Amino acid sequence: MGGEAISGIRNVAIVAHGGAGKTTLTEAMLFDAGATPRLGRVEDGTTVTDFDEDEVKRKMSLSSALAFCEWKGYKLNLIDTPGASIFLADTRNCLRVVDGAVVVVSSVSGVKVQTEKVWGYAGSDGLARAIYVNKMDQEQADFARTLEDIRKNLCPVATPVQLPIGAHASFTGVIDLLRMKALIYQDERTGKFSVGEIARELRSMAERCRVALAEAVADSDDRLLEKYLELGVLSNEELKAGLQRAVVGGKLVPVLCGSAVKNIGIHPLLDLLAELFPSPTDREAIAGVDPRGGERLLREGRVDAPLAALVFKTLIDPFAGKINLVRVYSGALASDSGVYNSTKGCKERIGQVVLLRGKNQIPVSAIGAGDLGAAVKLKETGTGDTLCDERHSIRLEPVGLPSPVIEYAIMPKTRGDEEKMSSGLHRLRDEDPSLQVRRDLQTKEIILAGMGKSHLEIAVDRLKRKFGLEVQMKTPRVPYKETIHGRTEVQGKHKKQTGGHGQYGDCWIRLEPLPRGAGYEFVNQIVGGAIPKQYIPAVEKGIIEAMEEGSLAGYPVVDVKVTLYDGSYHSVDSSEMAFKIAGSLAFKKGVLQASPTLLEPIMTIEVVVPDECMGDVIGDLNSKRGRVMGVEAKGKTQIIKALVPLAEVLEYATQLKAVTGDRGDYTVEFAHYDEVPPHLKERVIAELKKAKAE
Ligand SMILES: Nc1nc2c(ncn2[C@@H]2O[C@H](COP(=O)(O)OP(=O)(O)O)[C@@H](O)[C@H]2O)c(=O)[nH]1
Ligand SMILES: [Mg+2]
Repeated sequence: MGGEAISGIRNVAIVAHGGAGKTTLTEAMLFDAGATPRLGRVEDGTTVTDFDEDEVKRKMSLSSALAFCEWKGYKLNLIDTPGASIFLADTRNCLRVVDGAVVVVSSVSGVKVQTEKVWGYAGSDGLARAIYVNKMDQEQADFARTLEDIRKNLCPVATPVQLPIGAHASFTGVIDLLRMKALIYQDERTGKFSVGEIARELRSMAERCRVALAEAVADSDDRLLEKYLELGVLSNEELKAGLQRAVVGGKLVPVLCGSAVKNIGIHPLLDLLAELFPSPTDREAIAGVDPRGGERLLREGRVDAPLAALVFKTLIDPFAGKINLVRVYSGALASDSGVYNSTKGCKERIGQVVLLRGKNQIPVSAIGAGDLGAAVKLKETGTGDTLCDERHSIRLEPVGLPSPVIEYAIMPKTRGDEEKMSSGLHRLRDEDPSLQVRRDLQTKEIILAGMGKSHLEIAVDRLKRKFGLEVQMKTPRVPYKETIHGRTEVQGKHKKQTGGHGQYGDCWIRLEPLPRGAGYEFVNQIVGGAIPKQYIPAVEKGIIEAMEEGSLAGYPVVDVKVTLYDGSYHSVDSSEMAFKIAGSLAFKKGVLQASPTLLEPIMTIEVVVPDECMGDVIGDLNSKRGRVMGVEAKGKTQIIKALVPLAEVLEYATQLKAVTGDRGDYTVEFAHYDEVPPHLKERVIAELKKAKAE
């Protein structure tokens, strides 16, 4: 392997919402093409692409996986992606490096919010798309209804190139509308079929659909349209060639159907990918920037050009180390070579490069332009990095990261494991950049942030399995802040008489509220040397220190103006330290006198739900002190925008799931700080004091 012409490569991502059958479909393709000796099942944990232990345990894809097969002289690189919204960043990265996508839609449950999302990504990346209507063997399967759903909510130019023969238990095959033949499957799961004439009762339906297909293809090309209008028909060859141009140009989206689990309708899908999907050379040259000057650069997809490759995923194996999955855009990534990581600005030594089939690594001498593969054991490189030739440096644009929607504080179960936890977390991050790790300055807790509660739970599971580390998750404290409503004047006096040298510092300050978001302002109004000049910065230092931990509940104090206007000193006993303490004392006392209050972060939340859940979701948001700002209809879904306090949506992922039966999706972002209502203030303070006492 590895020597194919670039025009024979097809890079395809399999995308859909979770449970549509992506992993099963990938498995069937690999099996039918002879790339795996047996047809595994998701339920048994025996598929090529759900190989990770956590995936086997949960019976769902948590991470994208790469595999390849050969089909009629083409090399198909298939990426099975995870469907859950918590792993969307991963799916997004994979779509960046392929040239086409197969969107799987269940003939039972139809188009879902996730389907629309991935559909949109594939479209904005300019990928060729095909739709595979899966699960035709299931009880409720309905091809016509699913097609209507697809046309209405996904793509008006979706056009069947196949029709199902039968449905449910009697689903036995497909009609190929290009060749106008029936493919009948006899044996379960072998993928073998016989080609015959279309049964009489399906004939007129098939003919109508063939005409619709011919019209759609003719519509996409002026020259073909002229011919079609003149003659009223297109030959099989014209139809196929026209269809290929339309698919590559994104003007038409072919719809296929079948049953992945029964291995029906897989050959025609493989044929379609090989014969109609674009090769890497059909795509535009990849654009990047010169990492030194910033000018835009283009790289042609040629093996004899300088190397440019993008790392789209990093896997961490506790034993084998890091595995970086790459798309080579130009040149070749060779085993035993030196390359330049233009993102990190460092050299990397490439040891062995491999092709991947799930967890199996197939060593090769090089990965050529247009191909997908992996490099093992790189030191510095991670997801999103560009590897290139140092003399022809280029940086390809990495994919943006989503902002996390949930945060948990985590701590090791065993004291003393903090160091181990921190290094484990950073390695997990290498694998999954949508995880974020930080230390909260106020609470001193380690915060793990991600795309949902289950996302973080999986991360915690991985820490245990990969690094033998048990950690505890707890909801982090909301990062409250304190401020004042009133104005006050207050004295801070620090006086100590001990034996010889004493300590003396004395200041008067005025506290006033500032508008929200203004922060802090310090004004020095000392006249006539009531406090000697050299001690004034010490007073301010004391105030700033005291601001970090407010008197009300220990949160940082913000939006205050402090004016230092009087004081006194002692010629022998005064010192910087004494004035710092005096400033701090004055501020702490003053805050309590100036009607202190608590501020909380308010978030902008956007919830996408099916029509019928809208009332419940809005009701739930209202009960969470939310303020609905607007509702917008999109297809069968509603997008609700609201402002809601962070304290109320820390576990929103779980709550939304309960309210919508897992049919909703949301994003949250910080908006501003606002005052905690008086009736809740006391409770927050009490809870905090309790936590501190513990
Ligand atoms: N009846 C039926 N079940 C299927 C079919 N394809 C997949 N499934 C089942 O649907 C579930 C989800 O499949 P999976 O491949 O993991 O979906 P993914 O989340 O899209 O990767 C599994 O239980 C599969 O066995 C199919 O064509 N027919
Ligand atoms: Mg899967």
